[in-house]
Amino acid sequence: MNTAFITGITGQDGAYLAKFLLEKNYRVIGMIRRSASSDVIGERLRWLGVLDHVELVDGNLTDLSSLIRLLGQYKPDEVYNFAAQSFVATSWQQPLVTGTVTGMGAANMLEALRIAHPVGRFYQASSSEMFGKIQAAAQSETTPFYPRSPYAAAKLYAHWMTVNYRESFGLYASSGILFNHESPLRGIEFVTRRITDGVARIKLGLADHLTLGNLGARRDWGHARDYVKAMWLMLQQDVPDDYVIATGHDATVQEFCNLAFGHVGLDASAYIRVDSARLRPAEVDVLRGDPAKANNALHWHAETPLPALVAEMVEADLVRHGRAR
Ligand code: NDP
Ligand code: GDR
Repeated sequence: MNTAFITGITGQDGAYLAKFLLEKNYRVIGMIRRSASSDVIGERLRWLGVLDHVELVDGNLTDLSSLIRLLGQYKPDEVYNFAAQSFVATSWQQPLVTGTVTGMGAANMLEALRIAHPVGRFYQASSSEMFGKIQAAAQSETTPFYPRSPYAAAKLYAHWMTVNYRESFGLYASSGILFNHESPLRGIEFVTRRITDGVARIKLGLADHLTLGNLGARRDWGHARDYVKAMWLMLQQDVPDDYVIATGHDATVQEFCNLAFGHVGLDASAYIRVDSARLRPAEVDVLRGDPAKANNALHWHAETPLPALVAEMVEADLVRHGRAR
């Protein structure tokens, strides 16, 4: 039985990957940071029906000793580093925390692996945000980076540390440069979930409008369930490498809204308000990935079209709010 160690298991990707690996008969160890809300921290794992099948252990990405101890104790075959301050907007409010967790935290993981368990295979959750002010219409593994937020700068540091530890110490370390991926388990602060939650509340009479920021931003949105499969595939290759994971298609926030409101028979234009306070100090206007390398080398393809993703998210939020009423 293979053992996987996941940091950030309580987040969206952690939950989907845990389910995916359990179905492959892995032993799944998930690292969680101490929380006063421990009764709700496993909510996503519970939603997917896997909470009772994972082993949750205490640690923190900023505490190197906890990482060394855990990796030495469990000696996992595969390590997935998802833990991060992952919300771009917050990274301007808390740039140092973001740098410490999202950037230096990854370096801590690499150091812990090098010290305690250098044969473990390592996956780093890199991000399309690293492309920022894009230098090519469709971004691939060879497109130059241009980060536009403290979050993206921290991810870029983590990304290059992953490459560096591979090249310097021979660690099996791969980096997945993932474009936006969403699901019913997406955090409520991200735009897609904000929209589907808002649509559900409006449909059920719990709200009468939805406030957003930049409706013109374009993103390449896929489904988290599809993307965790690509992460696992990366760690099954003979040699470690970096891969862009994306659908290859982009849409605007406005288009996402149209799909979500349209799904429940409402006209988006009647309900959306724009608040300039929600605009970012520096925006990433458009991201669209070129997943050709992953398509060819991993035989991986995004499987969920945007309308199906939106419909699944709206339906889940209708259930949540229906239940709450
Ligand atoms: P989430 O924000 O849903 O999850 C982040 C996880 O990190 C949570 O489990 C959180 O724990 C944990 N965490 C935060 N700080 C610490 C810490 N100091 N020590 C230990 N754990 C910590 O992110 P996603 O699941 O959406 O994304 C997973 C990773 O992939 C992130 O690194 C993200 O930046 C990256 N990424 C995501 C993309 C996406 O579109 N979703 C695209 C590209 C990259 P807690 O529950 O306690 O807050
Ligand atoms: P992003 O996701 O910054 O791409 O990072 P987010 O959903 O927050 O923003 C996407 C785009 O939507 C615009 N937008 C709004 N965003 C939010 N959150 N709230 C709003 O009200 C709103 N209105 C418009 C934003 O300006 C932006 O252009 C996500 C995270 O998961 C990162 O961790 C990950 O690395 C990247 O995706 C790839």
